This record gives sequence, C-alpha cells and structure tokens, in this order.
Amino acid sequence: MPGTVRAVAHPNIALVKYWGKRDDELNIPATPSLALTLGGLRTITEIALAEVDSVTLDGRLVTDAKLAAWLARLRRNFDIPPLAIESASDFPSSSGLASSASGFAALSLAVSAICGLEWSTEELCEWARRGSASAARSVHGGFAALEPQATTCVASQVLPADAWDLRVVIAINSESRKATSSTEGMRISRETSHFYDAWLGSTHSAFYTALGAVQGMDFENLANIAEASCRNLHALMLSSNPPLVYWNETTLRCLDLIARMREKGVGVFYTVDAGPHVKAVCEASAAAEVERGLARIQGVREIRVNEIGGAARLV
Ligand code: 2P0
Repeated sequence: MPGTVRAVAHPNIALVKYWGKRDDELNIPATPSLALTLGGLRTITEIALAEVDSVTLDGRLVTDAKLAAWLARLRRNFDIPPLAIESASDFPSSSGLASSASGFAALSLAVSAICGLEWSTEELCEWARRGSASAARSVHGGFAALEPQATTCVASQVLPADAWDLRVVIAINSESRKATSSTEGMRISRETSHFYDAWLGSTHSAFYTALGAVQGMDFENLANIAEASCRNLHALMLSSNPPLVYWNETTLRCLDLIARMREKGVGVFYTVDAGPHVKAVCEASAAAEVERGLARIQGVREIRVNEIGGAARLV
C-alpha cells in the first residue's frame, strides 16, 4: 500500500436535476439525472496512512458526519486502516456549487488507491454515490447520466469532455453557506410538497429528451429542457414546508439577463441548484459576451468560466 495518494475531481451541475431519494440508506435517487462537469473548479483530496482517523476540509480539522458515516459503512465491507484525509476545493463549499460531488468522487478514488481496493469505475461510482449521489457523475467527467435501477443506481458517460465545445459561466452571488443541506431539503420536499409526485412524473421524459439532445449536440432543445428542469426543481422547493428558498435577488437579475440574451439569439441558457449562484451554459463563441453581461449585474461577486471537465483521476 502506498503511504500517500492524491486525487482530483471536478464538481458537476445537473441539467436534468435530481431531488428526492428512493432509498435513503443506499442513497439511491428517485429519478434519473443528467449533468455536465465543471472543468474550472476542482477538489483535491490527499490521504495518508495514519495512527488515527482525521479529516481536514479546506484547511480546518473537522468532524464531518456524512464522511464519518461513509467511512463506517466502508469499514463494514473492507479492511480499512486509520486514514488522515485532507480535502480542499478552489471554490466555496456548501453553497450550491456541488463540492460534495467533487469531494466524494476524489475521496472514493483516493481511498481505493491507498487501500489497494482496485475498484472498477462501477465500484467507484457506487461508493461515491453512497457519499453523495451527484458524486457518481463526477467520477466520469464530460456529460454524465445517473439512472436509478432496482437495487442500485448506475452512472455512465454520455459524451466525453472534448466532444462539445461549451462553456459554463458561473455568477457567484453570495459567500453564505446554504441554510438547508440538499439531503435534508430532499427529505422535506418528499414529505411535504404536494408537487412531489408531479416532479417524479415529469423527470423521466425530461431525462430521455435531454439524453437525446446531448447525444445529438442539439443546444436549443437541451436549453429548453434544462431551464424547465431548473424551474420545476425550484417550484418544488418553494412548495415544500418549510419552503426551501435558495435564490436571492441577484439570482433573479442574472436569470432575467440570460433570458433576454437568449431572446436576442445568443446561445446561452441558465440553471440554478441548491444555492443562489447562476450557471450560464453557453456556446464557446458566446462565453465572453455572457461573462461581460453577468459581471455587470448588481450583486455578482465573482465570475468563473469553465470548460467541460474530465473524469476524477489520481495526480
Ligand atoms: C443535482 N442537486 O442533480 C441536484 C440539483 C442539487 C440540486 O444533487 O443527499 O449533494 O448527498 O445525495 O448529491 C445535490 O445533492 O445530495 C444535488 P445527497 P447531493 O445535482
């Protein structure tokens, strides 16, 4: 076994969203999702063999309940020695930028390497998903799908990173951490929203239409489905009790700008996750114009322009 390993993974954003679980214990989503990988953001996770377990996230020694539960489950299946885990992201955590996706993808790869588990891609996805469902998509990179099946949930690559020259311009609108975690928010929506069954019913056809649009690199069709999935997700969140309000006033200003650009024929569409930041997916030729427009919006603190990222890897 090596003494130290290091893995890097990128977060991903869903164009057809996942929100709600079929199985809480195995962390199996209730619906399929389709995402693209953000090449400009990364999480690096370094693991060393140690005398006792420790977890350092973004430079701070922490007790992370989700990570501890993941390690405990892993130890029921494999002989895992004490590990010193250090993980750092070059973007804000717990704010809707999918740090748990890149985090658990990098962690799974690093654990497999340092413990000599030699996990296949399928096993990496399985363990990454048990940490955070969206993390299975970050194992693959490019465009990735996550499809629940009877007793598992399979992640697969739909298009590699270099197949379609798109950009994702992210307008970072806040430095706050989200008030309600995604896991907790999903539980609240499932238990309280009258829209939850309608959400489940709408997601399958959106997923298969989006899959076709990505495979055919049909930007306009993908734009329509992705924006609708985003609005449906946030309608579901708002109809939950207590309501889940992840947007702020800057989110709305950004969405309005992107809608006006799209009306003028610019190849761009929006998506928003469990946080206020707006992700503008655009054709590479439109990225500079989209970036300039979003940078002028009141309340936008920082812009990050992303190419589509690759798979999780050891470095
Ligand atoms: C997604 N999100 O499909 C959706 C859209 C946020 C909004 O997956 O409970 O961190 O750890 O499986 O994967 C965020 O949820 O949640 C998420 P868990 P995860 O990207």
